[in-house]
Amino acid sequence: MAKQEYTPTKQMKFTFGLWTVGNVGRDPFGGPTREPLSPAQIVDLLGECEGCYGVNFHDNDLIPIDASPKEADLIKRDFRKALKDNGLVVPMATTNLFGDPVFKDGAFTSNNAKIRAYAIQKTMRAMDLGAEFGAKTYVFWGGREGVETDAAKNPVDAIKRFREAIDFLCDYSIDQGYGYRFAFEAKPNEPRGHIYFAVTGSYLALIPTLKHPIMCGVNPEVAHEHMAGLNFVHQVAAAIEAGKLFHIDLNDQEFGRYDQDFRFGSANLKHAFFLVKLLEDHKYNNPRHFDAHAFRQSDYTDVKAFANGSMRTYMILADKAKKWNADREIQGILKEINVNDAAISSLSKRYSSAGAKKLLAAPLDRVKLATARLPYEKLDQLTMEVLMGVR
Ligand code: GLT
Ligand code: MN
Ligand code: MN
Repeated sequence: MAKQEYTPTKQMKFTFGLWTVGNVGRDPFGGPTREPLSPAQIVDLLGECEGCYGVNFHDNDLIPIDASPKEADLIKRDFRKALKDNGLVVPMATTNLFGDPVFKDGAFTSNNAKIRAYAIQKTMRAMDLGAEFGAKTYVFWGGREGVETDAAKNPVDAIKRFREAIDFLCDYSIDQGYGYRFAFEAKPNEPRGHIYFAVTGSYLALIPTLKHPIMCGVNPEVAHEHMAGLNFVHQVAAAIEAGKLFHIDLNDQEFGRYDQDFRFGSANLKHAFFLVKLLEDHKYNNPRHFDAHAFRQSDYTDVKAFANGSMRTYMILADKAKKWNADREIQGILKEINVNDAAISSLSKRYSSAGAKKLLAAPLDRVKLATARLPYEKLDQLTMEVLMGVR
């Protein structure tokens, strides 16, 4: 593939959050290292990154929580103009239900009915704002929906409260004709507290119990599952298989650390490769959102390198996935290890009493079956060689 073919295209639906490229380099031990940019300036920055498709926001990334209606109008006007000038769209919006002290003990799961109501009210307003800019995906990341001590809340009630809020907000979206699809984003802890919906699978289990399961799906994030020590690719596969992968947050994270939000592919390249291969093989067509931020040392020129690098890494890995799929030796091994037998499969595919009887009597020789070759060292090395660029 020629170098320029790694150039991202709009069809890839690569997006960034205002809070990602607009991140000012703060961490728990040190203040900002970059001057804040206005939402319109962030859009201009993304506009300079070829192939970028859109920008997402939390209500308060765009409009500060204490802005007057007049200030809000001005910000929106500038933001809308910047979107138009740069040809960017807003595919996703979300609510900040974590930053303000009112949410220190939870939002939808707070013990205080008034705070729960405020969280729903704030979300309705944020949904209005997202809809104003055309967002169709609405993300729920329950940053404070957990506890630092289990003495504080009843975890069963917390699930019920969360469901109640989501059912309400689904009806609100339907009532307003917004056409939102809700995407739930799991995370195991934030920052010290345990979050109730810890992994993507937690939400996949919740969704069928909701009032409007069809409009609800997930927004898995690489870093969040890696924080839990899990294989992200398997979580995403579960979401794809359930038809629930509405959105995805791409970034990177070392295992055993927390909240690094590194540039996609920069920490665990092999996992990133299998993730891209999974998404591309399954023709994933929803936004590919980079929920990461640049190093503390970066200036805004380097932030642009960060944004371009995120998209470029994805494009390169998509090319590697194509190479992997087209590699004759790799395909030969896949053929060898996938043993098909139509006759025996017809017995085990679907239950019938007669089929079960036949299967019980079938001559399946375990000692012989165990001798089949599984050359996975070879297969894995070939995979690594595709990745390392020598095949
Ligand atoms: C925050 C979090 C992210 C979520 C964002 C959406 S905010 O940065 O760590 O993973 O996607 O609320
Ligand atoms: Mn995150
Ligand atoms: Mn995220």
